[in-house]
Amino acid sequence: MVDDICAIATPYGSGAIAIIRTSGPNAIWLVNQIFRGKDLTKVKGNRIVYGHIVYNNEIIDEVMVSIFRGPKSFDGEDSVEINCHGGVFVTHEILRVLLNSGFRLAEPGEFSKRAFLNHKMDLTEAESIMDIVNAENKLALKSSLNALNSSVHNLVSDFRNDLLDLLAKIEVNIDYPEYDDAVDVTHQYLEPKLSKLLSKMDVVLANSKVSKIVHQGINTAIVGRPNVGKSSLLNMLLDEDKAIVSDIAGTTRDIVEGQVNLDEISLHLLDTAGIRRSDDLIESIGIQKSKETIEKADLVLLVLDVSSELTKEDYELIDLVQNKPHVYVANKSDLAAMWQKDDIIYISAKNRQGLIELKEAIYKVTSLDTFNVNNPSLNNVRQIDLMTKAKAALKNAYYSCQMQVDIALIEIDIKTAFDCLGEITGEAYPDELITALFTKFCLGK
Ligand SMILES: Nc1nc2c(ncn2[C@@H]2O[C@H](COP(=O)(O)OP(=O)(O)OP(=O)(O)O)[C@@H](O)[C@H]2O)c(=O)[nH]1
Ligand SMILES: [Mg+2]
Repeated sequence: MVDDICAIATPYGSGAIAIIRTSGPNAIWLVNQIFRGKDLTKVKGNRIVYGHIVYNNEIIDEVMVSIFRGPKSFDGEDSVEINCHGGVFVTHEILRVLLNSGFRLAEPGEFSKRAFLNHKMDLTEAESIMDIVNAENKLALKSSLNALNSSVHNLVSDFRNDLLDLLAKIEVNIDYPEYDDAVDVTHQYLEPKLSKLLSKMDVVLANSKVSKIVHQGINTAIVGRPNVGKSSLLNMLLDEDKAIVSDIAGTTRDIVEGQVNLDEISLHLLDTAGIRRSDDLIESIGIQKSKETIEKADLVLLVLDVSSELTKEDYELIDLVQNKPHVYVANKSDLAAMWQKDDIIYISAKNRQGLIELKEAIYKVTSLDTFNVNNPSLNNVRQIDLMTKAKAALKNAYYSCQMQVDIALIEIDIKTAFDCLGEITGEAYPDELITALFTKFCLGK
């Protein structure tokens, strides 16, 4: 049963206006009981009406209410949005009145969940609303808006339609072998079709890897042996003196974090303790943490000191970062260089030089230089995981084709791929996961 819900949709605090959202089959009738002005039950949808919220004959506030009639509303239900003065007290007074008048408080994300359940949007579109709210840069915002306008939905639906077409043809072959007009689904027929779908998925997954860092930012670990200038680099990137810098090796003991936007991309920076052999307990713990940080990072900036010879520790670190996207940063380039190396970015953190070159290198190593919001891509880990599963199932189907496995068995893998893709858009999704997903939304969304 759908009941009548309400929630404050604007952030806590004072502002010019606040919005209280309501939704449900009786929402308009219920608000009308506490509204002095026009009879809201007679107002058409998509109209705004001026009036007062009145409770026990007392005026609570002067308001504008927007009337939406389902299914032409955000969540598909009848809905009233009350625009009141943006004070904390007055907003909560109106909420209290609503709760006393037959509404219950909405759960986090419940409006969006209703929109999903009423087929106003699919899961990828619902997720994009969250992404728009959380966008930290222009590219993330643009790509989230594309997803809200069904870019991910259409991409996934195209794959599903192709798979559905194959499934239908196989079914006809199995169920009506005597039907001459049907396409004969042989291994030769399936193999090129599966191969084409697999290549298309590869392209989408490669684009999605980049899209994911556009949305979530790049977790960037700054590592190196002690005293090479890691904290100085952090300060240079942040343009503030956040981490302590000194000529004492082992200055940074714990991880220092910072956040910066490089053009259109967010970097979550982690300045780590210098890595060397140490008998100092506290320093050793810091060093262990540095190694763990490398493991978790999307990108490693390995800082080397160009003014002194490379040491054994430097070479060990060079080895350690090989299987991670990394940039070698040669710091202290204001001093005489003691060595040279290919693919290295020269900076002077002290003089704040080399930022443009470093930025270019970061874009290149993370493939951000190839990113285009219009490339077909998915936007988050959930979507990427499901397409990866779909791809694995299709790959099985493809190999089975090559080995001339019975088509009825191949059909099972194709069906698995079809279902995984359905989970991306929410067309095949268990109830409890839907609830868990929408709970991530803010109240009133
Ligand atoms: N000449 C010169 N000195 C620098 C540069 N960057 C850093 N330094 C100096 O190098 C020393 C170490 O700098 P930090 O930034 O503290 O080095 P770190 O790598 O964070 O050191 P630990 O935290 O001890 O591992 C300080 O005395 C800095 O002033 C640079 O670009 N040029
Ligand atoms: Mg440091």
